[in-house]
Formats: sequence, structure tokens, C-alpha cells
Amino acid sequence: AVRRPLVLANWKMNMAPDQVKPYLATVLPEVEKDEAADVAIAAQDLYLPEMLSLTASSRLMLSAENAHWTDDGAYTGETSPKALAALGVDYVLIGHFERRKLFNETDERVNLKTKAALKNGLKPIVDLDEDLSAYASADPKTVVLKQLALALDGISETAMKNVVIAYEPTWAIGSGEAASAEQAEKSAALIRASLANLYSPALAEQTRILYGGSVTTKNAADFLSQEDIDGILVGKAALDPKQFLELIDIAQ
Ligand code: G2H
Repeated sequence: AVRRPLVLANWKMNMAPDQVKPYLATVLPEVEKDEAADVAIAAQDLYLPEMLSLTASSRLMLSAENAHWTDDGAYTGETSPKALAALGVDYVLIGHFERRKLFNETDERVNLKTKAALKNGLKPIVDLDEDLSAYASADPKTVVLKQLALALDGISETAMKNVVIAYEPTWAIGSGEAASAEQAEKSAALIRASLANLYSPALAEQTRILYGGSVTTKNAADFLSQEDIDGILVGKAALDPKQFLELIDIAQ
């Protein structure tokens, strides 16, 4: 395939300090056995330095869950993308639906944060999310494609080579009715077509689009077998290192 699959765990605000080392001790040896998929974990900032040292000789990559849109300054409680890059963090989640919904993250800020991440050499994973009201009030395709265009405004095709897109249909989760792999594929294909319009067919072909939202060891294969879905963003299921390993296995 043109695009290498990416399996990304999103720990969110979970894991106790004493769980980090055992989790990695379970995962790291297995991760080295097969290299067909990229593997990464997004964790709270305060765990990243320890995780960076534990994964120094591993191919497992690390991601922050958020970063500010400037390099430094008087922004109490925020995380600098420049500092994350200097520590050796690879990825940063930008605009996860919890950030948008609970912390008032706007499309404009998602755009600024994406640019700041790229400027510092971090690879942004740009999340496109729809809540139930957006889905009910408009054509869902329009909502997602609008988010895509706003998030990427002013970002060059060259810079786009370091961007990963994550599609999370929160409307489906919120309604208690999970998205089917076919529904997710339809949206991923639309996102790819939109990337071809915004940039070029070649760029669209190279860009990885992940599916996120209640991925489990049971449904992961369905999502991953879709033409336009190049990886999975996994929250709850990946809190268990054994399940995370199973998900990596499914992707390879
Ligand atoms: C959606 C997803 C990963 P979960 O937020 O970001 O989490 O797999 O728990 O639905």
C-alpha cells in the first residue's frame, strides 16, 4: 500500500504514574517483532519525558495530546510545541473532539496550533469531529469538509506531508449508534477527495486518514480494511496493553 498504517493509542487523562512503565514493558518487546505498521501513544505531557527515555531504542513513537499555538510566553498551564519538539516527541493531537467540545477549541485555533506544530517539526494529527447537533443541522459531509479546510488554511503542500488526519464521528458515538466501517469509509473517501481539491491528487494519495471512535479489537479489522482508512485512533481499548498489542497485530 502507498500509506503505512498508523495505530495510535490515546491515553487521554488516564494512567497512574506507576502504570506507565509496566504498560511499556508489556508493549515494547512485541512492537519490535513486526514493523508493518507505525505505532504511537499519545499521553499526558507529564509522562512524556519518562516515556521518551523508556522508548529511546524502540520504534514506538510518542504524541502529545495538545500544544499551544505559540512557542513560548505568558500562557500559564499551556504546553509549548517548541518544548515538545526539543524533548523528541514525534506527534501532537490537534483539535481532538474533547478539546473542541470541553475546552472551546475553535477551528481558528486548530489551524494556528497545526501551523505551530509543523513549524517546530512536530507531526500534527488533525482531528475532524462532528457532534450530534452539527450532524442533525447540516449535511455531515459539509461539516467535516469545512473543518478540514479551516484546519489546513495556509498550510503548504510540502508541510502537508507531515500531517495526519483523524476522522471521529462523535455524532455516531453520542447517539449510541456506532459508525459502521462503511459509513466511516464514505467520510474518509470524501476527506481524501477534498484533499485532492485543496492540494493535489498525489498529496491526497499520500495523506494518512485515521478512524477514531469506539475502536475495539472486534471492529478494528473492519475499519482497517477500508480503502481510505489508514489507521486507528484508539482511546479506551488501548488502555489495556494486551488489547493495544492485539490492535497493532490486526493492523499489520
Ligand atoms: C475517541 C477515541 C480516541 P475511544 O475519542 O480518541 O476514544 O476509543 O475511547 O472512543
